[in-house]
Amino acid sequence: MQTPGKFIVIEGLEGAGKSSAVTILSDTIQSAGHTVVNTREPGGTAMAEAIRDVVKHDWKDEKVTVEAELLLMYAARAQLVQNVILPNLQQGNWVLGDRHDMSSQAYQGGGRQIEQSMIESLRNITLKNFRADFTLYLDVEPKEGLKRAKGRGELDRIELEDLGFFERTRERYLLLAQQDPNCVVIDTMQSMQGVHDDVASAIKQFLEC
Ligand code: T5A
Repeated sequence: MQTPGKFIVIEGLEGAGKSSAVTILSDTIQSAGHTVVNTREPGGTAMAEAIRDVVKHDWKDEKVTVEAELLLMYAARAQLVQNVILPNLQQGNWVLGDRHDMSSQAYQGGGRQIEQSMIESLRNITLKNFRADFTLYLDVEPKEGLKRAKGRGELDRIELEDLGFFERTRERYLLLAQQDPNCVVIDTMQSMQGVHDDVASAIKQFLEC
């Protein structure tokens, strides 16, 4: 889908360093003269933020089914894409997404092992042919990412999954990144300065295209 604005997405496991990368991307894109609108998923509208609370919450002895989790992610995404992302892109603004559809492919498809055909059906219903123009996947080893995430506060329901879940999620992320010509992989097992330089250089290259 062609729009005057561009949709840039940042992806990665918990603790990959998405928050500081978002600041660098935002500054660089604005310096190039574009208006930037930031979004996060799940979330970014009043209803989608409420879904975010539901999905991150622990429901004690009520098991959150993998199907319910998947449907909630797509419900939040439908709200965000139709109410915020597309209108902004159509106005010529650039939208910077902290997570988008690749998260569902990786976490629910890889981590939760939901069948690809089920996720693809939901993606087609929700997004039709809408895709990110450029994705930066910040790659981190799950053990290190979780250590960093623990350092910044209490872990939520998904973050409390076992290491195997995050290893499957990372494996799927790497596969998806390899298959997507509009995705760049950034190694975050290096210093923060090194990550920042790689992020800045990737977005500058995209801006020059
Ligand atoms: N989810 C989401 C799904 O399952 N399916 C979906 O479809 C979607 C959209 C969202 C959760 O929902 C799941 C995935 C998530 O579990 P979230 O809060 O939006 O949750 O995302 P998180 O990934 O949990 O956010 P984090 O804050 O943990 O990750 P960040 O933003 O990547 O990490 P950041 O930047 O806050 O860094 C964490 C700490 O690490 C340090 C930072 O200073 C910070 O303290 N750090 C480094 N330290 C050393 N070296 C580096 N290179 C470092 N980079 C960062």
